[in-house]
Amino acid sequence: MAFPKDFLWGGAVAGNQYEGGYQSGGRGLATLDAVTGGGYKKPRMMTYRTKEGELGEAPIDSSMTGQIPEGATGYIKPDTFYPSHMATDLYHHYKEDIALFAQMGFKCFRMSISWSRICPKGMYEVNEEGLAFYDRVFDELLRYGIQPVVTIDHFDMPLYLADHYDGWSSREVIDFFVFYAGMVFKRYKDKVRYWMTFNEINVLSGWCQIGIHRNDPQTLYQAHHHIFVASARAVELGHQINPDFTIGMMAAVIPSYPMTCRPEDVMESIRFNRSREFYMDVQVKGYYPAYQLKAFERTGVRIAMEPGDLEIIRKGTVDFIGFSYYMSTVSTTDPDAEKTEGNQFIAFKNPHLATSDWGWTVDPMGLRIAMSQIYDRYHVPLFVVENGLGAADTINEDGQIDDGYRIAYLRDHIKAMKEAVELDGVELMGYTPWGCIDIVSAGTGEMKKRYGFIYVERYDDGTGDFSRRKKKSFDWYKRVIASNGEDLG
Ligand code: BGP
Repeated sequence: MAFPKDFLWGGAVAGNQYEGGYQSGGRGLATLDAVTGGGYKKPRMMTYRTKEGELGEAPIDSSMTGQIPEGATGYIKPDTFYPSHMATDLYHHYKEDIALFAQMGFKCFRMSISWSRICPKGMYEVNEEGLAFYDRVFDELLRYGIQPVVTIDHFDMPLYLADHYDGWSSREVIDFFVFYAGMVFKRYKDKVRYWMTFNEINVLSGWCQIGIHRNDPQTLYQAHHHIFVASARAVELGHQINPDFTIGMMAAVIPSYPMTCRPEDVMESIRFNRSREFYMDVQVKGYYPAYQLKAFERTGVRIAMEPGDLEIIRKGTVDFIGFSYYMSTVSTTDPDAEKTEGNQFIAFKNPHLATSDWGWTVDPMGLRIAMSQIYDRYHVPLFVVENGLGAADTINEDGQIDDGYRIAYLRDHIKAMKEAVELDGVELMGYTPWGCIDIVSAGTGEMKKRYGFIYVERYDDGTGDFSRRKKKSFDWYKRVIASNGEDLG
């Protein structure tokens, strides 16, 4: 068998896309609660704030120039649909959903905790009802022998911290985060073993994700320095609270190939890949890599550090690399090369590969390539914590949802993972396909873009009764898990 006996098969979701109950149980607001569904080709994650405090859409590739609105409140407009408010309502459906995950044979379930449910303003005030909610969810998972895999911050910024501190651009936010992480580590120390600090740390930017109101390189990298320090401190603290914790980082992995063998394209692909690997270098190796320090010098970025920061980063390295993989891309210096959509960025089109209905390049072998490269570079266990196909599923007249395209996508990617393990010797902890139950799309805010094995009756116009039904892929994935990845159908 390619996969180890204790391989963590499961599924993955995030709070702001799945949980709902946005004002229930004392939860405070988060930035994404104020963001409506964008739609296809509308980069929701790039939503920003204007000087007047209005939400706007940043044109792709622009830098964001809004400022903190004075005493900004009243973000949420009446008669407007905000997908995160109810999302697909884990809040009221967790028992039903976990029973379905158990039927599929999940060994683990990746989810995130909402920061503002635990600390409503993101600061030191603690909401016991919020803590109790996750106790119930974790207890229910453990009842079925499903290990929670918890992301402490998945595109999550308490609105108060965005308004009053300009999010992660303020150093104070480090202490707030470490307090929050410490709270959840202590509370769930006997229930959760697997943790990740920040989701897709290597693409975090802007107001929605990190609460900053300007997205220029100086502000962005300073914010990231604070995030690195916060993550490293959290990793150290977690290990003190429970030495058995396995704490990882989480990156968006999008390997880039040179468009041609022109050295300029090869160098451009190295540049693109470094812009993503930089975050792994810091969190796994424990230092700022030379190429990035040179890039800071060239671009005039000066990171303000306090004495001890680099030592904290050196000591707080992670135990594993969790990563999302949806697509590869290509790099070129040719400005006229054809473009396509990508995961939070615009990609160049690879003429050899097909794209999904949302324009994302489908490249199973890219997963093996990425796994091999990452493992060779870092020598720590890997965990594929996101992978999947966003598609517009439809319910047939007989009530069935025939998502054969999803089965094909996942099968090809599991085969690629197997090759990475069997042929390349990569150490792989587990696999949690994204959006294992339908959730709101992060990138577009749509319900139409679905990833799940379980369909949820919730639609982009705000209708739907939230009822759940199995798609064809449900039984397929159940067989995959039961055979530990040998029966791919
Ligand atoms: C990743 C995020 C997820 C998720 C996924 C799919 O970037 O970590 O939150 O949503 O991409 O993206 P989308 O929902 O835009 O299809």
